[in-house]
Amino acid sequence: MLSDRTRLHIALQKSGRLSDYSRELLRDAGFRIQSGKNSLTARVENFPAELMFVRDDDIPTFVSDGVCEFGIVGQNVLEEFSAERTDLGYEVLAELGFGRCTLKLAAPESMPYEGPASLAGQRIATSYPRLLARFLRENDVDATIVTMSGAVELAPRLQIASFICDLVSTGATLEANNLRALDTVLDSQAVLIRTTRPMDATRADIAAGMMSRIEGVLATKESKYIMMNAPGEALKQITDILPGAEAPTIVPLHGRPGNFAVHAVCQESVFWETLQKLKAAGASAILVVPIEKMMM
Ligand code: PRT
Ligand code: ZN
Repeated sequence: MLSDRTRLHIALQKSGRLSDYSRELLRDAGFRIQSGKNSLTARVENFPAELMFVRDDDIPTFVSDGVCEFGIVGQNVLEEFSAERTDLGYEVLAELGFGRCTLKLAAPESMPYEGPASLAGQRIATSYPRLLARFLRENDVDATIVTMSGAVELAPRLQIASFICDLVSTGATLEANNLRALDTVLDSQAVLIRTTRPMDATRADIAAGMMSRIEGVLATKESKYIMMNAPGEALKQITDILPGAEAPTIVPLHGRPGNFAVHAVCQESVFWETLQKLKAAGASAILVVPIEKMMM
């Protein structure tokens, strides 16, 4: 029995846009999560890990301080946290493909804008003051940053600022407030991060096990298992056509001398075009199936 001290701690957003996807990713990786949505922590039943449900803004701190070994957070929050730090205390292990959004400058339709230089001397409201400051610095523009913790899209109407810098996904919020999107400050999605604080050997082992399961889930999002029959002389050409497949398995077909079954995991999407090429090369009975789990 492992003691509590050898459990991994994984920081997830408690409730918000990333919560469901984060849990789903862990579930797909085979972790059985105990307890309901309202607790602050939950044990993983079948793996030595404990989930900590926190506000997304706290996740970078938890991971970089080593309170949690892992965390799932948006790049926007992560980069705002690290924008003026030298010792980050975390590393990004994987982009997760959900929680996509863009940190954008925006302004009322009537506001003239011809690129970042138009921001000179203006007031810009944002919840991301460090990322905005970095953008202004990179563009060599002086402007006043007004930090707001929410409802940034109201700033122009309230005459708090003439520009805003806020997250956009569908653009509906900007449209509803008669604002038009201008330049992009940051493209963002959720990422998996790991602390760079040292872990003891037992925990490091558990962490490696967890990573290989998660990498497996991420890999299967795109991967397919492909099977076909082919004559020996077509094998070279067929293996060259298979997209992103390393070392396919080739086995002789019983009762059909000179013919083989070819099985391979393709790391890239398999399109009809690929199947047609395989057929033209001599393959028959081609089957493409989704992969549910994979461990590298
Ligand atoms: O309580 P807690 O602090 O944990 O949550 P939160 O309210 O700070 O964050 P939450 O749940 O809103 O978002 C969590 C993360 O989801 C963000 O940090 C981003 O990484 C990501 N994300 C993806 C978004 C959006 N899309 C998004 N559209 N976060 C916020 N928005 C907001 C945006 O601020 C604006 O108000 O949605 C509005 C714009 O959306 P559209 O679709 O109208 O363009
Ligand atoms: Zn937040």
